[in-house]
Amino acid sequence: MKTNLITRTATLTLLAIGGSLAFGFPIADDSFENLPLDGYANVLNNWIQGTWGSEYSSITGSTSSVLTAHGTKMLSANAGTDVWTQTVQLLDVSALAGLIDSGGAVANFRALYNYDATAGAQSLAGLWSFGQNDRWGSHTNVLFNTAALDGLAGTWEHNVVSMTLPVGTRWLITEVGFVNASLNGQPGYVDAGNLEVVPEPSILVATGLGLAALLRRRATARK
Ligand SMILES: [Ca+2]
Ligand SMILES: [Ca+2]
Repeated sequence: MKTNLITRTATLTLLAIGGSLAFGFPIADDSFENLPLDGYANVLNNWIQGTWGSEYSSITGSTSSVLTAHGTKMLSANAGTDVWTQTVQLLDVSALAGLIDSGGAVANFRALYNYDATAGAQSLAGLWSFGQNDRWGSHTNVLFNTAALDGLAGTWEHNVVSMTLPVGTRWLITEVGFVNASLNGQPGYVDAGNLEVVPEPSILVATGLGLAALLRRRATARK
């Protein structure tokens, strides 16, 4: 009985810690409602915050078949002539330096994707990390995840990319897009992006085990 109570207390404490350390860090405009769209190269080369940098895309309202997932606007990504159609946002994450420099911070970036045609279009979610003085062309890490879409206009589908952030990370670029060839000339849609920076699960587990041991010691001492 006592063990169950200890375990339960430790679990609740762990959940509380997980909640307080879950640095939700929504991107400045996660839903394409407010920020302007500028050129991809301009945003990256001039390191501009507060603006979407886009190659072949526009911001649109609901279409006759695809309704926005969140708010009244979404990204409509058109197929370009190269490999990807990419839209990026630059984010200053220096406020999370303490967590990041502990070596146990994970960034999770996710967005919703849709495509109103045949199944098989490939969505893209990307994350780039940079140190304080790094700029475009000198990233410290980059990861992409692609996911095949169902071709049904009525369903929005997740794509998520997760990265353990290198110590010293101060900037992140989040990226959404599609594989151009997979769009067959039709637009792909993106909405409701979200970035969070959280402690690595293994660190939370270790913290929880430590708490459980501490509570057990206290319970034993009280006997
Ligand atoms: Ca929206
Ligand atoms: Ca769909």
